[in-house]
Amino acid sequence: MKKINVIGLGYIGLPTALMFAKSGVSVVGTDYNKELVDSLNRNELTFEEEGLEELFKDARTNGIEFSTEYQKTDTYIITVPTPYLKESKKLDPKYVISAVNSVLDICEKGTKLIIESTISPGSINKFVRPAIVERGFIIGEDIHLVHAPERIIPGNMIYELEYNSRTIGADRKKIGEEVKELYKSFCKADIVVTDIRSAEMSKVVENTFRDINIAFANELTQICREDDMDVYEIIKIANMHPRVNILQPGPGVGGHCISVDPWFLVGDYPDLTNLILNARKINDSMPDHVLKRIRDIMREHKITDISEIGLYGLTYKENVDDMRESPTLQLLEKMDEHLAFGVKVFDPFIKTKQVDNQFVSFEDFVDQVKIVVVLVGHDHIKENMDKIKDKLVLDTKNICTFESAYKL
Ligand code: SAJ
Repeated sequence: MKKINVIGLGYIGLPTALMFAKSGVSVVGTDYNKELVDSLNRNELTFEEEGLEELFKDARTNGIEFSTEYQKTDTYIITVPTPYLKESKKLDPKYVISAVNSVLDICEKGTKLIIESTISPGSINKFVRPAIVERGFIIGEDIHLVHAPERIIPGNMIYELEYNSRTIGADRKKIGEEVKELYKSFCKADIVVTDIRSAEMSKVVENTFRDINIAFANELTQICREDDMDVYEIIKIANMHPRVNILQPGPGVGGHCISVDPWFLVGDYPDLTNLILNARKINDSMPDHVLKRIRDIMREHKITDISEIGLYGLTYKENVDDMRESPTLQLLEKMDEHLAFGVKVFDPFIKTKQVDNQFVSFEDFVDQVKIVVVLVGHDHIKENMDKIKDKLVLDTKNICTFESAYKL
């Protein structure tokens, strides 16, 4: 039986490890966070995701193990975070490099080292190869390097693991094909084998495409607001054209991917990325636009007390518990800069205290504010429309069912 060691049991690594295990691959999941490993060994999941509990049970039945130790095997999949440096917008490869080094400490000749973490194009040549060569290993003999970027979307991960096509970048086609066979144990869609640089680039291009398209919707919103036109009506009509598919405007773009990956291209090709840079700027300007809309409503209703404003939603999108780079956090930062302290916050998915004036009870939250700003379209708020319909509501997600709601 094939045995693999998945390194980094976060949003991507855990579901991936579980899918392999469910499909009959012998898997050990490794993470340096002992608390996380202990939770998984007690059969406690570390985040919420549709279908994850069932998948976890199946994978446990098939013998998946969790450990803080790297395992001796011939295939490693690295799914550690790749943070970016806030100022320079450049990738910080420290976790990937540290995982690679830990693999090198124990691996045998001919090991396959598969990197799934999103990396900026060129990172394997720039950081990973030198780190391996420095340790005296020969790439292509001792170690076979592969980049197999993930493509799954939080909220629909389990389905997408099985049905999204994938890309495998390898130096040698034969190795790429072997890794493709491995992923075919659970992936039912096409798996393309290509070179490493194309795999790196296509991943970042996919997220940049989405960022640009969301920016178009957001720019339209700002144009329509200027002259009091209904952007949703316009998008709806335009989308009836067979070759038009405009996305939905919103309070900004969050998450660890779409708001981050385009910067890698801007950083590396500053003279060639006009469209990409401007799309980033438009999406990053949306929290400011929301702030202006809140100000408009406050003026209209002669509200001056910030603590009468309630922000609904802290996560970066609906029905997930992930707050990374979320538009609400961006908005709170902007408010902070403008000394607008005291705004109230609630999110049904965030149960521990993350920001000031965060409420755990939706009812208390609603009771204590005059304006509710809907920043995330969780099912929870859709099911509780009647509880906010008598408030002043700024609906940035176009989900409110009552006429009186203000739009973006
Ligand atoms: N958003 C809008 N309008 C839209 C769609 C999204 O404002 O019409 C916002 C969301 O509210 C959110 C942000 O964009 O703040 C990003 O959300 P998302 O659902 O578009 O994408 P992510 O970041 O959850 O996942 C993306 C996916 N990439 C693409 O769709 C090209 C996913 O497939 C990738 O695996 C993931 O990035 C990643 O890890 O790279």
